[in-house]
Amino acid sequence: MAVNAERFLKDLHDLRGFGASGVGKGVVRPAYSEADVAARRWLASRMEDAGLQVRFDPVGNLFGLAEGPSLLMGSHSDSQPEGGWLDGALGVIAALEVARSAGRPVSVVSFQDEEGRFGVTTGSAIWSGHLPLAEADTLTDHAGVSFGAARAAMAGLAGDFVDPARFTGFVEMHIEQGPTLDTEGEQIGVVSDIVGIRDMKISFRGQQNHAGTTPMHLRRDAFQALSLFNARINDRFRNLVTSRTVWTIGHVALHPNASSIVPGRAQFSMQWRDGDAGRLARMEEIIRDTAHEVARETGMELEFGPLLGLEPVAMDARLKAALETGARDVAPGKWRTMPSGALHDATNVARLMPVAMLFVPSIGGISHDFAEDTDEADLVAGLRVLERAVEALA
Ligand code: HGY
Ligand code: MN
Ligand code: MN
Ligand code: MN
Repeated sequence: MAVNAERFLKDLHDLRGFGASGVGKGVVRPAYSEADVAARRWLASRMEDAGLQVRFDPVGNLFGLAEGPSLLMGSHSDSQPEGGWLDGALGVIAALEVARSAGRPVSVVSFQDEEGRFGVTTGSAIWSGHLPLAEADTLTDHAGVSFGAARAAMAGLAGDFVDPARFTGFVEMHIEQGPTLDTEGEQIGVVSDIVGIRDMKISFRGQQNHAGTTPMHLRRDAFQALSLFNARINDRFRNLVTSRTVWTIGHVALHPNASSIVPGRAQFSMQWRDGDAGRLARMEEIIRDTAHEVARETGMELEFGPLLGLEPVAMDARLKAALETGARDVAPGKWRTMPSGALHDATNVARLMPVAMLFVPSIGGISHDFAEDTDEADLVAGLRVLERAVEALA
């Protein structure tokens, strides 16, 4: 039986209906939100229709299980707070379509909180044994809600963790989320390796005060400390990094965040990524040393949250070769092997079994934005590569 492109595209659009932002094709479907839980229930029913056995685990990872040993395929269906319609969703729906039509057993998964409301790829990090559940339960989002409290929203659905030994390997299809394929006019990327990441919350605490009466030399302004910290790490990283190294302060909360108050507290996220674990460690040293130095100079109390992270990981040669066979057949001359700068559940699953990944282009290289999109022909080409790869592995 062959994959059904129309049914695949319809399911993909139907999933977008859960948490549709109303701006372009964007979605707002963070882990454990009402939209996320509703989407997972809908996905479970689609899995059941496909003849798969549905299982939610204690953290809301959703599996559609084929009987006996099977290849696992999928990704995640949660989104960023302002997310695109394809990030994660594409890999889950493509897996569902392959499971429905493949001539061999294929199981489907949608991991929970890949987008890191609480951690870094939280659901698959727990399932793979990287992040102990008790530790995960203490992690909080930027509003102070704990993972333990949030996952209680799905407690009624929860069963046991799925035994990974039933799967022979994991294949994840995803959008590239970068500009390479789109710029080069190519349709398919076969992933060689995924970068490593570190992520940490940091807070400077000074003295909240009146913005009119407090002389500049007496202020302990937390925003000024953050701004100095940012300038210094940018300067110090310069001698250390490669063109693939990235770092981001993506979340900042100033307290109390008012025009006429000297900010007493600045809480922010510091995230950095690179393909080399040694460089990630050097960057951590610079971050910690610089934060201490700035805190001393500006009279701040300094606090570091837990350091979360994933190591760089290479894809499995045999599964990767199967995807390359598919790419050669479906998109001759229009595919390449490439690294992934985005994180994926595959990084965690690689601790348990062989993994491989497939990319399709992102228009304009845009992702983690409502404008994220991919040409329909490319979505279908990716689906057909998956189908060919599963055939090649049989
Ligand atoms: O941030 C990432 O790389 C992934 O999309 N969660
Ligand atoms: Mn993703
Ligand atoms: Mn993402
Ligand atoms: Mn006043």
